[in-house]
Amino acid sequence: MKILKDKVAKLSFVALLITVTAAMFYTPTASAHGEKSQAAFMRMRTIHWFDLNWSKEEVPVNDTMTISGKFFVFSGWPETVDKPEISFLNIGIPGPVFIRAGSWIGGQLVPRSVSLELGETYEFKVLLKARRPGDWHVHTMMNVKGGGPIIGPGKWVTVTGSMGSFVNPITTLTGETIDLETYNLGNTYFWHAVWYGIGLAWMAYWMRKPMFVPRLLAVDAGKADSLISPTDRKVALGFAVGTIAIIAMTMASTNEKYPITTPLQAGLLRGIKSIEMPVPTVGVKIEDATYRVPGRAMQMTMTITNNGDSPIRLGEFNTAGVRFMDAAVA
Ligand SMILES: [Cu+2]
Repeated sequence: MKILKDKVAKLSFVALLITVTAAMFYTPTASAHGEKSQAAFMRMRTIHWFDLNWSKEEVPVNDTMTISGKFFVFSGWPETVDKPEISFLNIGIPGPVFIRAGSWIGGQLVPRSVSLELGETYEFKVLLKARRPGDWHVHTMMNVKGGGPIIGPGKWVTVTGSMGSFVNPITTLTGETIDLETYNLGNTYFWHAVWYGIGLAWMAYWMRKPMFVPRLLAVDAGKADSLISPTDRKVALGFAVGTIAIIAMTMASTNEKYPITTPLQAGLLRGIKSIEMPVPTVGVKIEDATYRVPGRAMQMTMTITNNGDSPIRLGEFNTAGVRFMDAAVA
């Protein structure tokens, strides 16, 4: 009986190992579209993207492409989502596969957050520079404070070339041209290593002593004070003074090396120009709308009044970045 139990235990362990290994090696390609994960009310009642244009389908590393179009800030914005008073025009991509070289709303450069008005339509443009080769799904996106990222439609864009050739040169206020992609990277690695090393040394010092259970026993026995020796106090003081000294000295030398700096740029852009949409000649009044879950069918009754001087045909229902077309009209 004992042998059988051991065998079962052994086999279960092997099975577990195989499962874990299989799970580790099972990495399906992520091909889901972010907008589908968004709640229906977010997609239907927040930002409506339309007339979108991706200037290229294939772009070499270091080349640029633009995404332009319009978005309507829905008048029936949900009560549960904060109003888009602090919003940031963004791009939904899997990491920094592009860099954003510039973005504009209503012709104004918007490197920071903007205030948007409900019921208004805005024109936008985003200039992207290709960085990492691959097939990427590039979405429009609006980050709304208190509302989260609101993702718009996406399109596949292929970046060709090699990432090693990517450069991101900028000219500083002092007229020096630097490549932001590699600027001072050695310094970054150096300081990470220094602080990591100091942290490890601090841990190693205390880990030489009895830990956990012996310490607990000593504390319980009322001998907590005996755990920290005068040497420990000196070492701890040395760490504290040393850390402060390193920071003070390097701060002084950095200030000396870079005397000209600008304050961090932050703020909110208001008064963004919206576009005048043509006055609609067609009036639509929704009388009733029901959604039948089992058949995933939407039924609407509406009264449509044509105030224009030419006949119209109803051919499309557009919501949440999805177009439902009447095949007979489209
Ligand atoms: Cu996508």
